[in-house]
Parts: sequence; structure tokens; C-alpha cells
Amino acid sequence: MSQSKLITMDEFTIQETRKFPQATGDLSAILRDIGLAGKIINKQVRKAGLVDILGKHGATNVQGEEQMKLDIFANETLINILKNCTECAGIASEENDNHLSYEDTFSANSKYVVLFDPLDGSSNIDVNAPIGTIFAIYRRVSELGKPCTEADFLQPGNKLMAAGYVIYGSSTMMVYATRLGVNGFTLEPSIGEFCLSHPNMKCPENGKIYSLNQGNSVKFDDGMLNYLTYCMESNKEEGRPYSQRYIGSMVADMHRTLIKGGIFIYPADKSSPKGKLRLQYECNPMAFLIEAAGGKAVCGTSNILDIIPTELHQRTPIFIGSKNMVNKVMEFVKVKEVVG
Ligand code: P6P
Repeated sequence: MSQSKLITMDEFTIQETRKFPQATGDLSAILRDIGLAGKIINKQVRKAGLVDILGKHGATNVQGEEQMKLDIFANETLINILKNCTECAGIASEENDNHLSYEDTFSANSKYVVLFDPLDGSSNIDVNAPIGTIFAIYRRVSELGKPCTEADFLQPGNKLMAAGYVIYGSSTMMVYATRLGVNGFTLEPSIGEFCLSHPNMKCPENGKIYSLNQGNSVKFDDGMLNYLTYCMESNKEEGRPYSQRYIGSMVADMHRTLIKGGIFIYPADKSSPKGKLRLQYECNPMAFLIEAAGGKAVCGTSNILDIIPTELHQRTPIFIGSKNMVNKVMEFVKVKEVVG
């Protein structure tokens, strides 16, 4: 793309805001600041092997997972940048036990809250596999002028205003969805800006890739085992059998699913009856984005976006991607109860 045609993410969000005269640009301000955090995190991720930022931090997070030093850096970066953002009243993070209300007067009058997984897939850092930041933006339901409350962070995904991710891969991209659609921006390091590279992204209705941790199949129920057999057998009416791809980093597996089509699955199993992935800052943002791109996301008995959250760090099974592939797996899988 020639330099003259480069549209930066800021220019793009301003153009989008102009389509709605009553729009205030507040959401654009938050997206811009998440992009800034992404650029700062990217700088550390790109040189992780060179500075003493690799390796485990020694602490464990609320999930009981060992925290890599980059996790801490990414979390602190997002917290501090959003604290200075004019439109964010508070945050919730995979790395923090509880939500955090920004206590200054200005923030108390801000209209939005942000949830994030600051560095998803961080177990891949040491092996240089793609990792990412996942974010979800809600309009507050609590009273303006006062600190935000837990209720602001326990809204269902169908109330999201925007959601997306930054992927630190062979290039660094920010991909986000609003109710207007999904757009992807690639970081141009020479100018330090995310530039529009993937306008109006759509998830293909069909795909040939299934993505799950097959190593867990010993714990799967019969429905999932029958689906795996279906995927692995040559399927005459659909040509060659599916391909299996699994990076073990949700952002990377979902970015491929969005672009190439396919299905990503993290089901409930005997050792994880509620699945592994978190509803509020992994599954809901990805479900909002994939459905805005024409895909589908379910937990087994309902749409992910319709689950009413009861706990900040609750888990859910997830089947997400090409609409026809999600419908197909549902023919095999009968999840007994909605995971809340
Ligand atoms: P498993 C990374 O730890 C993560 O949260 C997601 O990014 C990824 O999809 C999943 O867990 C991988 O889990 O059990 O297959 O290693």
C-alpha cells in the first residue's frame, strides 16, 4: 500500500465517528489509548529475548498461573494508560483479583469501563510464538460521578460497545469490532502508527480447519469424540478431511479463524467442567468480534454473548468461528447446562 493511501487508526476512527453527528468520540479515545498500550507492549515483546524480561516473575495470578514478567509489564501498561485516558472509569484484568475503579473525579464521570487479558498465551513467550492482548469495552451501568462498580464488569457480551485484540505475531496488528463491523490495522514501525490494512473483515461461512487441544480428548465426552472422528475421516461431500491447527494462543488461533475460516473449540471436559477460557475478557470479546464479522460463537446451549455473567473470572466452554462449522459441531455436542 503506497504511503499516500495509508489511513492511520486515529484517522479511521475519526471518519467513523463523523458518520454519527451525535457521537462524542469518547469510544475512539479509548481505542486510541489501547492502541498506544499495544505499541508499548509490542516494543518489549519484540526484544523479550534481549532484556531481562523473559522468564517467570515468580508470582502467580488470581488464576493460580505463574506470571511471566511480560504479563506484569503488559498489565501495568494498560492500567496506567487507561487511568490517564479521559473516557475510562475503571478496568478489570485477568491478572487482578477484583476490578479497579480509577478514583479521580474525572474518571468517576467517564462513561466506559474496559476489561482485558493483557498478554494472552504468555506461556508461548519463551518460544517466540504469537501472543496477544484481548480487550472489551462496555458503557457503564453504574451512576456517573461515582466510582464504577462490579456490575459494570458483569454485563453480558451483547452489551459490548467494542472489543478486539492486539496480536504480536509476524507483524503487530490491532483488530477491533464495533457495531459498524470489524477492521484490522497493521503497525507501521517507521511511523509508529497502526494503519488500516484489513478493512471490513468477514469470517468465511465455511472453513477446513478445526482448532483445539486434541491432547485433552481423553477427557472429552462422547459428543466431542464423535465430532473429532468426523473431522479426521475423509468427508466425501466436503472433499479432503479437515486440517488441524492449534497454536495454544487464543489470539493467534482466532486471528487465523477470522481470516481463513474454521472453528476454534475449548470445550468443557472431565477436569474442566466449565471449560478453561474466561468469559468476560477472552470469550465475550472474541464472540462479539467474530459475530460482527458474520461468524458464530456458542457455549453449547446458548450464544456466548447471551450468557449472564455472575463472577468476574468465570469460565465457559466455547465453540467459535465459521457459522456453518459451529452449526455442524452442535449436531454432535450436547452440553448439559449453560455455564454461568
Ligand atoms: P491449553 C493460553 O494460556 C490460553 O489462555 C489461550 O490463549 C489458549 O487458547 C489456551 O489457554 C490454551 O490452553 O490447555 O491448550 O494449553
